[in-house]
Amino acid sequence: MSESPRSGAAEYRCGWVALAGPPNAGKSTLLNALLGQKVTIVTPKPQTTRNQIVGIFTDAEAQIIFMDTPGMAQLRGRLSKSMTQAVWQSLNQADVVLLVLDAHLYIRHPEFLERDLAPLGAAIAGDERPIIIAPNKVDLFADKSRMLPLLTRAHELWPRAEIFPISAQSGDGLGELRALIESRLPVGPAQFPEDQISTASLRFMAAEIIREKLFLSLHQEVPYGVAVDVESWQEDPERGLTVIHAVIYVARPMYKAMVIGKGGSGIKKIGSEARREIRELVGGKVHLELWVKVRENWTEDPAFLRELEQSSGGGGE
Ligand SMILES: Nc1nc2c(ncn2[C@@H]2O[C@H](COP(=O)(O)OP(=O)(O)OP(=O)(O)O)[C@@H](O)[C@H]2O)c(=O)[nH]1
Ligand SMILES: [Mg+2]
Repeated sequence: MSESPRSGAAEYRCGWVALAGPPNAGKSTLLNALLGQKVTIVTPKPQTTRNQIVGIFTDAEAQIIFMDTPGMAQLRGRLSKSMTQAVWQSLNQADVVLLVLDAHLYIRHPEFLERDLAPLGAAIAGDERPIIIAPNKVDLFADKSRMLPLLTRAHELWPRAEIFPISAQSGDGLGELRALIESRLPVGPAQFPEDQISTASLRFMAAEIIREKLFLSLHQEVPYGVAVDVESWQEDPERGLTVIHAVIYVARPMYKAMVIGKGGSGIKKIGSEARREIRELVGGKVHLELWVKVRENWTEDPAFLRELEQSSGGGGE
């Protein structure tokens, strides 16, 4: 259209977009890249995101309210169940479904294609809403025809879907993808103030940053037995200082030593990496105290999982 961006107030668009897909596909990386700001944590490990995390993009034409979601995988246990619920809730709430898939994975492992796409196929089969499929990580291979099995299967499962290959990491295709998403949103006014970037509290974001550093430094199953809760947050405007006390909960006594590391070196490193990033988040000096507590089998404790969920600011209205 030839209208200037601000002239078409009646055409302003606003809607909710669920970013869904298998673990490790790059959903969170994509959200941060689309917003140009970090609202959700990213690690090379699957099952990094545990909650619905809302990230809001606003420009002169539209407001896109993205919901980052945990990766969809068939795993057992209550934590996985609560993660799956976050996906369903986001899918139910969405005006547009944006499926993110790791295009490089299915080139290396074609056998995973059915495992990953079948549950997604069931989740949004017969859906009338716009569906956009973003095969991601195209920076990792030069010959784009290698995506053909993925594109063919995706087309079979969702014949109406628009397929748009991208690289969330290099930024390839993201401007066009954002324009496509905007064009598929319902017409309506913005639902959030234009400077609001997320619904998550600073407390939750700080806890997530700490969890990200834990995920990056821990190995094997240990990160999956770790949760972070910010217990106190005090601002001292005179000294420009924020004092944060956070607890790292571990599901097994043996994990505690692994988090703390030799002579406290592990926890020290996590603390200083997290502090640096939280400092940017709050825009001032930060004093961060970390404690490690054993809370056996917290991943199976519904009350504790609910507490963590509530602190995320996610979970819908
Ligand atoms: N090369 C490459 N790597 C990417 C791209 N997008 C994401 N990654 C990497 O893929 C890994 C997983 O990224 P995340 O954004 O955490 O993936 P996710 O889908 O949110 O994962 P879960 O939260 O576990 O479901 C990280 O190591 C990212 O750096 C991409 O476009 N290219
Ligand atoms: Mg994620």
